[in-house]
Amino acid sequence: MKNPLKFLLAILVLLPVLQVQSQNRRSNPIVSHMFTADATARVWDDGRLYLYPSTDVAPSRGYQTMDGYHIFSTDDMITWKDHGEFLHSRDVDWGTDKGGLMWAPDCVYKDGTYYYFFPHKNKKMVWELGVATSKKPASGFKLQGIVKGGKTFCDPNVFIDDDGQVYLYAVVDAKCYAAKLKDNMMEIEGEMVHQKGVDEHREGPFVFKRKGKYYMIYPDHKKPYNEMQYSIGESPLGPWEPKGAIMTHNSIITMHGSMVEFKGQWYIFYHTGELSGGIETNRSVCFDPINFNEDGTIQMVKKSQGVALPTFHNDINFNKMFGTLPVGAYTKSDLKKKRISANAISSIQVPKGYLVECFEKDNFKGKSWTFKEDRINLNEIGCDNVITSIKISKVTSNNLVKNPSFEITTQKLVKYWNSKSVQCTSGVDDTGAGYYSLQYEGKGAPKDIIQKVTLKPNTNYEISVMLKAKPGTKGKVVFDTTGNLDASFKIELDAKTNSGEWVKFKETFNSGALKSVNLRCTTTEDFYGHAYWDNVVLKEK
Ligand code: FUB
Repeated sequence: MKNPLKFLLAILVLLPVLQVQSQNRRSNPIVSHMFTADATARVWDDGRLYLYPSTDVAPSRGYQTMDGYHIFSTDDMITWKDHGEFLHSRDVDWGTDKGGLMWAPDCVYKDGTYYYFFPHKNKKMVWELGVATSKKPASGFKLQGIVKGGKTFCDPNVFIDDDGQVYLYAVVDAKCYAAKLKDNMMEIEGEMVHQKGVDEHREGPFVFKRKGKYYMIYPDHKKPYNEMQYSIGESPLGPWEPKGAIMTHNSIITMHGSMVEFKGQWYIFYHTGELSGGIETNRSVCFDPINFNEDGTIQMVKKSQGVALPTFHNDINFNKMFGTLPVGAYTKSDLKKKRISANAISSIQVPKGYLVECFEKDNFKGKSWTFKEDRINLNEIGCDNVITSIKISKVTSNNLVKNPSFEITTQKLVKYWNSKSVQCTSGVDDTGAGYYSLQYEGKGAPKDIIQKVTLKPNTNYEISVMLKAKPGTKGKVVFDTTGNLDASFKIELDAKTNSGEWVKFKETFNSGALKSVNLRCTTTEDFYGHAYWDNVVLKEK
């Protein structure tokens, strides 16, 4: 090397840039092929970061059906590997015969063994802490029994101090208790003691140490949605001094998380309900960087969603992410240079503001598919592993409709449709674009779901929606506005004339003096059956 000093300087100058780039490229939520919650993140000696979350079953059937633990890992915070399901309630012989109830786990490493702790109810429906061990971080776990000597508890968190002493934290009646764990990792030493100074605690304690200080993060009792609080302790068993919130609430009540340092950057892991459109028990684990102040206090987390550029994956589940591309046109050989192989793309993530056009043949020929902001599983639409060339452009006119309940959700409608004779539909209808269509099953019109959208005066707009009625349904599926727009604006699908197929409707209007419009999904009063809405798009024309 001619000038090693110059080289070193260049690296030093580039380092912060590279770090920022990797943070900007994070893809929240981390996992989108299944729902995950309550993740503990750990960094082990192999240099990888491992995620130990719980699994929310979909379609959502509540917290009691949570089951089937997976482990995920990464070495770059971009490419995540799903190590698959390794433990299910049916494997736990001391567990309730009803199954499910596999809640927030934790995993620690001690003297050559990985200890996986999981809360589960026993045959008497009392919480216990199960333990499984392995010599490997993400497979080969064997059940060892339960932790003895504690109260009925859940949400275990295990912290090992620098002197090797192990501490167990757990939740009893929405309060945090802790004790030393004996060397065998299966027995509590003494009594579980209430942790003073974390009184706003609700669940999910997570303890870590940084620069000699002990920290505990925990979701609080704030209604209707919890915020993430933290306390700093003098010792692993407190007393703790509350330091306030580090994360504002998410789209659902819970936000159980963890914190870990990885490659010189601290990160917080937490869950949100964004992907499911706010379903309490269809959660998804996300992460964001954490910054500390000089005095050790933690700065408020800036939550992020999505990726910065369109991202292409060669496996569904976003396990093996293998490329992001900026605006441009890419032939087969261009893609190859970017290490994206033709006929090897099985899912795409398109961030806000981009359009991705995919072609079956080289040089933008053959069948094509256009995707806008979404995570697209190509397998579901029958074009996985056939894409050979790609064009990426910027979206020139944005969909003004932002509420995900209009666009992509909802499978269980309790949250939004809680009036009259509404029942929950448990089936998922994914025949519209996006993950789920909005569904209503019932008699008469449901409670209004309204989204207010701001308009520019004297501007032409185009509005479109896809509607569907299940065969046998009576009445009309309606998409209209309330209040201020001309009363004649009403899109209706007569169930009688619909055979269960999606029908796309499109209208144009001029906003005149209007500054906003209330969009509404509803039905006629004589409705009886199943109605579906999807892909509501309102844009300037
Ligand atoms: O995931 C089930 C329960 O919800 C967890 O144990 C709590 O922390 C909350 O996230």
